[in-house]
Amino acid sequence: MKALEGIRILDMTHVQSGPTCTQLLGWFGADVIKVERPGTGDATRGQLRDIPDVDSLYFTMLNHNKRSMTLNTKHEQGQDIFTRLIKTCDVLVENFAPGALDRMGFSWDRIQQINPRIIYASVKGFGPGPYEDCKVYENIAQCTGGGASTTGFDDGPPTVTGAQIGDSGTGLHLALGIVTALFQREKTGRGQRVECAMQDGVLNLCRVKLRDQQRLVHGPLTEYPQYPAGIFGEATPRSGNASGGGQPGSVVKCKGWEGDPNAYIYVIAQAAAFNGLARAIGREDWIDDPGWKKPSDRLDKLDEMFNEIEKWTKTKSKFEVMEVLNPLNVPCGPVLSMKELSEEPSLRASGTVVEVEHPTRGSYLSVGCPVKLSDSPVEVTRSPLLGEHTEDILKTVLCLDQTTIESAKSNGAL
Ligand code: CAO
Repeated sequence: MKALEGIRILDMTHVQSGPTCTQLLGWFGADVIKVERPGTGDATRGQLRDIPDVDSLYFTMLNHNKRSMTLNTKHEQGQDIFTRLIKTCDVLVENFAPGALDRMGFSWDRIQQINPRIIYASVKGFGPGPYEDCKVYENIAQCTGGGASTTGFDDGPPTVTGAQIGDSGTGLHLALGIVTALFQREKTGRGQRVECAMQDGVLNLCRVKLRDQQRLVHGPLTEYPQYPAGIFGEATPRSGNASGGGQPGSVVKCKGWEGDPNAYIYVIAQAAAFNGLARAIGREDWIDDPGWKKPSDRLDKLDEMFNEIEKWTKTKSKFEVMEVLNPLNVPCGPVLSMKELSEEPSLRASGTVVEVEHPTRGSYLSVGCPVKLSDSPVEVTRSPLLGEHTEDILKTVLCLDQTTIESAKSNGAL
């Protein structure tokens, strides 16, 4: 049995934020019915294509474990079918532009009337406020949620990250909201509205930067690279690769860095492991030196400290550095490229990186479920072709007869 077996999701999501959420629910065992616009479907099917006329990796990697049906929800007969789907589903998830579902004629009030037990979950760019009507994509959310202003280097522009904290991050938040609402429904019998704004999701993930904003009022941020010179403005600055926690850390070069952009390792000079680190890099003299002994003694010398560490790491590959520092309990991690991650045997073995067969693209790599449940194993299945399950869903879920299905097809509702 899967954790969410018996839960049916009416998946009106597209692009990345919503599909991430419903894919997770599918991995946990929910029956996810992806409703797509006839003809084109989710726009990502055709975006960033690597093979002509084949669903893109953008789509296939975000829509595992779902069924697809086409439905024109603006068409009269399409609306009738949509109403029946609302009646039979436990959760409706959407991430259309603000107001799109209302414009189709399905407000929260109407949805509740149709099915009071349904959970109606949405992603929007912003919550209520001056920007609530705006359309938003990933990098906009990274900018408006505090990610960009705090990422990058002090002398460079605000920078967005490769991690899709706006889209996939908000999808994760939404999935938690949905299962929480399902849990509450067990007791109350009522559905509810679940809303996640991408700005809020990003800000939640930037929590420590709002922490630093408040610390700034009481003095300089001593772990930031700006500290020794003491130049801070009014807002949390960009801290480059400095550690966000209470322990100093930095990215340092390893052997081969001249030719390999990822020959780097992140090293944290944690207080508890400092003596071992000092010995490993040949700077035993730091251990008893009053200028280096205590963490507070080192705060104005972090640049010098990481330069010394780097002199040593440059003589070793990032994996050799791991081999020496890990037994010493020095927290460290190699900068891994996407190529290295895709080839890493332990990630294949754990199901975090999976190879999936697809009827038109052949086999491709995907990221499997990153959350492992001991009693609800995940089998990653391929994304559906556009409308692959339309008839099947209409017959088995809505019990429509063939004549009705044919008429819906011929008049453009499907
Ligand atoms: N049948 C009929 N019409 C459909 C349909 C269907 N099955 N599915 C979608 N449509 C219609 C919508 O109703 C909408 O019509 P109206 O403009 O008349 O209301 C239209 O298709 C376009 O939908 P959209 O405005 O959501 O799509 P877009 O490409 O213009 O905008 C996006 C995309 C992502 C910017 C916008 O949906 C958005 O801001 N979503 C919320 C935030 C979000 O999730 N962003 C993350 C995206 S991933 O980076």
